Amino acid sequence: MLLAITRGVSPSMSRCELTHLERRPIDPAIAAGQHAQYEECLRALGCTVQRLPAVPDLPDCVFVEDVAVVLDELAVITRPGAESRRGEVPAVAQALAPYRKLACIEAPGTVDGGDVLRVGRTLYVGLSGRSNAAGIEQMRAHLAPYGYTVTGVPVSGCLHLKSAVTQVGRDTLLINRHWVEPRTFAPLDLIDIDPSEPQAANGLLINGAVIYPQAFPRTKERLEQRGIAVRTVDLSELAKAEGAVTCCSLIVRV
Ligand code: CIR
Repeated sequence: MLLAITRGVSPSMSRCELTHLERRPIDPAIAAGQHAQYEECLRALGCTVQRLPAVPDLPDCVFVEDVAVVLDELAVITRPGAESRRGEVPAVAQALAPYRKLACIEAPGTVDGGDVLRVGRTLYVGLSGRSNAAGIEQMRAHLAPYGYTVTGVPVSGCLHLKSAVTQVGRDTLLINRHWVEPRTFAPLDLIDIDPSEPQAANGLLINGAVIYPQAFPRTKERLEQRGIAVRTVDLSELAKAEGAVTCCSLIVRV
């Protein structure tokens, strides 16, 4: 069974962290409606959704992906790169504790879960504005005993590694090669985003289908041409906070 842990939209979302986008007003009610549709899509693909309550003083709390990395053997509780987001950690750690042994990233290390792409026993971890070398080293130390390889990957021009590349099939990645070096991922198959849709590399693979933003129809067509089943969701209000599809859930195999 797949459990999807999500968290509600904070009423203060307009005060979210922003790195690459201009600040625009965010309507928390619209964002919450889109988020509920996203949860519905997770359910349609076979997940049980457990939604944690939103917190008024944590504007980015809906983006649960960033505060943990969940593997079959354990979960790594991160130390997010943005200080304003560190208060998001305890409730997510508490929610994961019944399902996994927990390991924690400690100062001076920082890791955002959005920087962690797992493909089989390899974890690619973005060296981004949010995740640093000390954090990646700690990930390596926590995971090496379980046979995982942890590889640091420079990213530039985007927030997280998974803004630039995500898994869309067993051996297939969707990539924006302007933001990450494609040779890093050999011998996996790569699908390039449509050049007119630079933000389009983030999809969420669940039980053989990809949850995908409806904002990127050209890249969606490329996915479908490669035989990938795509379920679109409208996350336009959450996208104003630099969020996409992977960041709104933590998937736990239970
Ligand atoms: C932030 O900058 O931290 C949030 N406004 C957006 C986080 C999105 N997270 C993700 O893509 N994993």
